[in-house]
Amino acid sequence: MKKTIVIATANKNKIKEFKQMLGDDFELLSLEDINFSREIKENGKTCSENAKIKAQAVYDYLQSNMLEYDVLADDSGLFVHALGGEPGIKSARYAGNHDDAKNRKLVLDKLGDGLDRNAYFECVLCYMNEESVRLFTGRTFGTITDKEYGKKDFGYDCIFESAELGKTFGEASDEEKDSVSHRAKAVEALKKWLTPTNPNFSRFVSFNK
Ligand code: ITT
Repeated sequence: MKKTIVIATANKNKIKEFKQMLGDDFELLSLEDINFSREIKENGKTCSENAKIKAQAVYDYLQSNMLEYDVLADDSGLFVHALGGEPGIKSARYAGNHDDAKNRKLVLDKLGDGLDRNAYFECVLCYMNEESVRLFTGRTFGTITDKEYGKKDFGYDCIFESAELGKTFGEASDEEKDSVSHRAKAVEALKKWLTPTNPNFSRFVSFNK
């Protein structure tokens, strides 16, 4: 039987990517599936702090409803060197609350025709169950383009040119993005930790009966 994990995110694009990366090996539940509709206050100073805040809020909710699922939360963002690391942990709300078009425009406007266009995406995953709380981090490097290229459906994808792919995440296929992305790298580390060859496996991971 597959292990069940609640994906603690309200972001549909993150859910889609987690399904692509974890869907074959695990039973994934969304916040909708567990009727969790509260807004979580993300008042941490880092992606790690915010990932833990999200995981804890959902874990506490599960506990109070007598549900014994493991939880996976994601906090991520775009860090632009010439902007002192902005938008960073404010990525979802840089110019407008989850208004991706406005957020991208602000990054492009602030950078102008600046020469230093280096940036990276960071993803911190927090995996929480009754025995453990673990963080897994992934980063992917690239540059900010002069304008939008490709699909505009997820955050900053169409203004981030991946150094590894030589094109923006907006122009890349799902498979291409998943082969190099910050989220995929963090998921890879999580998957390694979840494998039965990990000496801590039986201590930390409890399978559903
Ligand atoms: P949850 O808190 O419910 O998970 P959120 O979208 O608010 O959803 P974050 O606080 O982690 O999540 O904000 C991350 C933002 O960073 C996200 O809204 C995008 O704007 C951007 N981002 C993160 N990963 C991205 C990716 O793979 N491609 C494009 N943009 C991304």
